[in-house]
This record gives sequence, C-alpha cells and structure tokens, in this order.
Amino acid sequence: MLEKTQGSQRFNDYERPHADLREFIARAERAGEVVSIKGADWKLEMGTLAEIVNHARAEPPAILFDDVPGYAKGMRLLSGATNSSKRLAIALGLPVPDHPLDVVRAYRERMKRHRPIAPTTVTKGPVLENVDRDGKVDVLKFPVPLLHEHDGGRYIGTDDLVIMRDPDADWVNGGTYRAMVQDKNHVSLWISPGKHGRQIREKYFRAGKPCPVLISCGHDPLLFLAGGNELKFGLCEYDYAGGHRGEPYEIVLSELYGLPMPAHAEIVLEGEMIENVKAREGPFGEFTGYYASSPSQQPLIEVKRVYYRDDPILGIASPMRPPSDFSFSKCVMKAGMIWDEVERAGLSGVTGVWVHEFGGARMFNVLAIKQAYPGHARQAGLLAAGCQSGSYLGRFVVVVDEDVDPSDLFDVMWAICTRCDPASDIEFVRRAWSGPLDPLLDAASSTNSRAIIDACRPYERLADFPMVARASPELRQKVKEKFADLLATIGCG
Ligand SMILES: Cc1cc2nc3c(=O)[nH]c(=O)nc-3n(C[C@H](O)[C@H](O)[C@H](O)COP(=O)(O)O)c2cc1C
Ligand SMILES: [Mn+2]
Repeated sequence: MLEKTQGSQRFNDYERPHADLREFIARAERAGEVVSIKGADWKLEMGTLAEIVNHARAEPPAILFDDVPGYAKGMRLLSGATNSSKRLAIALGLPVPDHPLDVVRAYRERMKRHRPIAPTTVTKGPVLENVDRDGKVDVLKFPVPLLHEHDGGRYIGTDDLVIMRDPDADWVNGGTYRAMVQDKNHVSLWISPGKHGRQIREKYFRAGKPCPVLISCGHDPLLFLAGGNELKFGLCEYDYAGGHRGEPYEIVLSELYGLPMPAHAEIVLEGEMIENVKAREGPFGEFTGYYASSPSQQPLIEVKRVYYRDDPILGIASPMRPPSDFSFSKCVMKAGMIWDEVERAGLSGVTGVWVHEFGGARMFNVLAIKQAYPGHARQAGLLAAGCQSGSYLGRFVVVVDEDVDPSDLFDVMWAICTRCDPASDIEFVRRAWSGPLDPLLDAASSTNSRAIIDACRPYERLADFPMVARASPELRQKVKEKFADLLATIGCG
C-alpha cells in the first residue's frame, strides 16, 4: 500500500528511487495505476486507444501495450507513464497526493532544497545488452506506432530524450523532441526555434560541422519530465533529474561520439545531423490539438548504433486534442515550475498556480496571489508569462486573488467577470516566443502575443470592494451538520 510519510519526502515503501522504467512500472502497478492491453496494432490502434482512455476520465491509468501483432514477444510500449497525480508523485518521489495541487506545492517545496546532481559514468548497464551497428541497424524491429491518421510517419520518439553536447561549453542538453522514422536506419527530429537542442544544433551547423545526437526512446519517466519541460539554458537535464532522485543517474558513453546515455535506458539511437542532408518531416498531430505546421525539410539522422535492453519497452507520449496521455502531468509540472521560477525572480505572496489542460499545458496559466502592494498583480502576470517554463507558446496568463482556486475554471472565470475591467486590466505582450506548432501562426509570422489578465480586485479598493455573497465557513459548517442526513440523500453531503 502507498501511504503518506511523515516528514520524509518519499513513499514509505520506497525509500530508494526507482532504478529504471521497469521498477517505476512495478510501483505504478502496485498502486493500481497501469492497465495492460494485449494485441493492439502499432498502426493507429495504440494511438486511438491512448485517446479513448485519456479522454474517458480524469487521472487515467498508464497503458502497457503487450503482444503487439507481428512483433517479437516481450516487446512492450508504455503510454502515459506520469499522467496522474499518483504516478507523478511516484516518478518524482513525492508524498501521495490527495489533490493535484498537493503535487504542485510539494514540487515547489522540493525546489527550495533541490540541487542538481551530476551523473556517474559507468562502463556496463542493461542498455548495452544488445548493440546493433551500421548495416545491422533496423529501428523498425521495434513496434514503432503510427499514432494519428494524418501523421506523416511512425514516430519512435515522442516520450524521448534527445542528447546533444554544447560545442562551446561542454555541457549536455536533454530535450524531448519528436523523432519520425524515415526508413530502417534513418530518423528525423523536429525541434522548434529557441529550444536548447535547436540552439546547440545551429552552433554545429554554423561551424560547418555535423551535430552528434543520441535519442533515448524509453527510460525513467523522471527523465521525460526533465526533458519535456523548459529548464534554464546550461542546466543538464540529467543533473536536474538526479537532484530530484537524490542520487546520480548512471550513464554509459556512446561508442561513436561519447555522448551520455542512461545506463538503464530501454532503447537508444545514435547518429549525427548534417546541415544540408534533410528529409520531409511531419505532419504530426500535436499538443495544441491540431496538425499544426505543414510538413517541412528537417535534418536527417543516419542511425549508426542502436543500444537496447532485452525485451525493450518503448515510451509513448501521444499529443492530440487535449487531454492527451501526458497533458495532465505537464500541467502539474508546469504549475510547480512557474511557481518556483516567479519566486526565484523575487516575487512574494503566491498562494497557488495552476496550468490548465485545455490549453495544452501552456496557453492558459493562472496564478493566485495575496496582494501586498499596488502593481503586485501585474508583476506576477508578467513574470509568469516571461519565465523560461512559462514562455514558449503561451497565450493567456490570469492573476487572481487568494480566495479564488486557480485550478477551478468556474472560479477563475467568475473572477475575470467580476474583477477584471477589460479596457484597463488586460495587458498585451507582443512578439513573444512561439513557434510553428501554434495554429494561429501563419507562414509570415514567427512570434505570438500574450494577454495578461489581471482578475484581482483593484489594490486600492481592497478594503471597500463589494463583499462576496457567500455563507461564512462557520455558518456553512453548522447548517451542513444540522441537515447532514437530508443533504446526503440528495447528493449534496
Ligand atoms: C511529449 C512531448 C513532445 C514534445 N515534442 C517536441 C517537439 O517535437 N519539438 C520541440 O521543439 N519541442 C517538443 N516538446 C517540448 C520540449 O520538450 C520542451 O520545450 C523542452 O523544454 C525542450 O528541451 P530544451 O528546453 O532542453 O530545449 C515536447 C514536449 C513533450 C512533453
Ligand atoms: Mn535544456
């Protein structure tokens, strides 16, 4: 049984962090958080099942696909590894939550003590159980899914970690960027302008050099949380995730380029990108809910090595019209990250942050604050819109007073309707960081705009703003107790 711990940051049962994806799955299974589906085809069935399960209910289970027709027994795929509060808490080693905001608060508390922990290099690891080299390479030996009907190909990398070394500063970045199979020994990556991997790749290309790369396609979900969310430039995702584990990751250096791969990864591809060698990439159903961005020419990677465990498990994170199999976990992570970042920037008085799933975990973010001075609300909104974790493809930031629950859309919209004067309380930021996945961008535009909606009571009127018409908590409790039986029979207990 999973139980809350007193004082400790970890689960009672799990004093040690999980070693790898397999141990994570075992823990999630024990918590009743994984369903197994046998016999689903790689061609559209897995993607559609992920949609059906994740659209059916909140906090959906992870899906472990097994016995894939046409593929060797033992090859599995996992969709939605972290997509519930419980599984997120297991991945991050946080106490079992009662409410998603518990994870957000726990993340923010963790970050007050969090220090990056660099990985340890080892020479052996399960990822080396099998190594396919050069002519032996065939990435389609794995049951790579075709996720959506109009996708341009099968995507081996969705829940992936793309590893590159910054040629200027000798640090390694790990980002989640989609990887499409072109043929048995070629894949292509789509990396949006501004992403660390894109900045690093451009440094190699400007110097006329190929850009070496590893693509890990199945690993500890904590690495996916690190790779799929914006950290600061220069902070290695292994170090950040190691800081959450409280222990270093073990890494093995790849044969060709000496890039670090998780020693316990399931499948890792190695190759390099060359500026002028390109292939058609996309379209791909994306997290905003659209096949945004037309197919484009993207650098092609000739895969020269494939490292994989026996009976490998391929990770799937399938973007789609929200909710998806990762959007909930991204909302929780993002909320914690934005809260942490605005406080690091010096802001006081934040009482809650929530990032809404309908906005693809990026486009509708809400901060609650206890106002302490005139201008506090705008400062909060501008920081949340501009910080690293809140900037890419943002759209709306709403700031509410502390009596409004930022995760309750009804509450938030009530605050907007009653505390925000459109002509004076909505600020715009122009030419902000977006990218081709933004369905509103056309071929001629490369940035978007932001609305910062100040839905706080005007600071100067806090003392005499009309009182909220609602029973006091004491009165409510008293009446609830007196009429408890009746209220229970009508489902209002
Ligand atoms: C499931 C998933 C898929 C993603 N796919 C892409 C992608 O194909 N291209 C991209 O630029 N960003 C993608 N992202 C967003 C990046 O992973 C995110 O911006 C991350 O911060 C990138 O790492 P970096 O900050 O080191 O560049 C994806 C995120 C997730 C969670
Ligand atoms: Mn990064």
